[in-house]
Amino acid sequence: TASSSTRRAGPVRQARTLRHLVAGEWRTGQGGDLVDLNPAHPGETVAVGRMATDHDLDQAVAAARDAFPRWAATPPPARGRILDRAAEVIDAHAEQWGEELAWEEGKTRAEGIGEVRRAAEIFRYYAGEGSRPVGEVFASPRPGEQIHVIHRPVGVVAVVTPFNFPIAIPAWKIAPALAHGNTVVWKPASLVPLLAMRLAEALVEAGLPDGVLSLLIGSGSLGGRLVEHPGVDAVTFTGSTSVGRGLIAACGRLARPVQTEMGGKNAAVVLADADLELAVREVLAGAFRSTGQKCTATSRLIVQEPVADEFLDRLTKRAAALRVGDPLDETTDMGPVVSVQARDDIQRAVDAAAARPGVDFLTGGRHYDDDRMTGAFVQPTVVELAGDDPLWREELFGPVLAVRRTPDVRAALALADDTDFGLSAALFTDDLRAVTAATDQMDVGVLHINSETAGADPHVPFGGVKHSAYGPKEQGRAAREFFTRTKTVYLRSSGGPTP
Ligand code: UN1
Repeated sequence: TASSSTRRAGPVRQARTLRHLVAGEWRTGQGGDLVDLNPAHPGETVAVGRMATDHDLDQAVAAARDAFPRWAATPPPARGRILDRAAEVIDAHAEQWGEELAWEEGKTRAEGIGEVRRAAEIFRYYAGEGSRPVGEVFASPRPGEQIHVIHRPVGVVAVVTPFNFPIAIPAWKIAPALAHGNTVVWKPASLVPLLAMRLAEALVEAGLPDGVLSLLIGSGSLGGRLVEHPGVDAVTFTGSTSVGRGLIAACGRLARPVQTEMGGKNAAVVLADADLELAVREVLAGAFRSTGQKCTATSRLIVQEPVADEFLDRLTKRAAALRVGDPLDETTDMGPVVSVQARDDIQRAVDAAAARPGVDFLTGGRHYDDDRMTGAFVQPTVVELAGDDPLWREELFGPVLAVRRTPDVRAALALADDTDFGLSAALFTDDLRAVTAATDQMDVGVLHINSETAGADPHVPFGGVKHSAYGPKEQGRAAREFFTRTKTVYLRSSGGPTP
């Protein structure tokens, strides 16, 4: 059975004080109280403060508007040097901030440190953007003319980010926004304000001019007001599909460019010829790392009939053996979900499923009855379904893997695509026909052959299709599409003699 406990690892920490960054000034909020709790020990406060007000929002947007012309005119390599310094500051704090991340969000210390290092890597990639090509030249049908397509910044970008990657997701929106010459007003999830402060601190320390980035900590309604603020030119969001669709509608009314990264119900497909050991390892990682709280997490598993019993037996044993406990304890494999409310939401869906026919829990699915019961812990859960079920359809955003069996490859791929979402998928096989069918047909933005559904490299396009995303893709060169506008310049000399 899942072992380990929530015994306190290390000294009890001092709660931090939350501050906003507006126009280059750190200020305490004047809005409602905000208490940031440790999900492993919800009696313990990680940080306290007050939310930002509409006045802070107006000032942040005004500062971003003021700062925009100078930042846009700053040569891209000079902008890149600031991003590079930010990467250094982030890297230098990887241990400390990674631990704070684990403390605040619930992923393990190792996952937290890994995420902070990843944020540094993202900043380093976009630092280099300053010395990459900035446009294209087309041939003209007319003599003596060139046609240049140049990329110009969009203006003030509203950045709204989720709790599950408190520093990496903000990094892969804020770094390209800044690299391409935009200014930013950022509203992170109110569940993870501490790591948001850390990222803003890194950018201030790196020498980012005042007003180029503002940080406002507050509730979802503040995020909504930011998105619709008249001084904002574009909106980038990662979070739930329901909130994302609301933002898309609001931006549509305003004719405002919007990019959203939303939910997933990502399938791993294990075919009969697969390397089962490899597939078990990757499916476990995809389903349970970061406690399943990734939009790219593996939440559905499709196993081809001949290997189903053996595969599920191995997978279930390994899932049940995961040590679930305090994320700051070095021996912990999986921490809590982000909050007691998130735990209750997941548990409610699991409990409701348990009452339905054709739902068979292979492991997990129960409430903890030991000292983990007061924390936001959810058991690593593998649940086999005889047919369709809400557990097959709805994103739970936790460590719950729904399983179905299929007879053949075609049925397996069809079942993987039978979802409203389309972020990522994984296929485990060495059969080239199956691989080709998947690359040609599967309706996803990211496809992994013989690796887990999660993961994203900073220089490679990332994003989904269907209800998983809207607008241009993120990361790498792809980010330029959203964070710049092209201007087509017809360039001809007046035709006089060469001086
Ligand atoms: C990853 O798979 O490592 O919210 C990154 C999310 C995604 C990022 C996934 N936007 O989980």
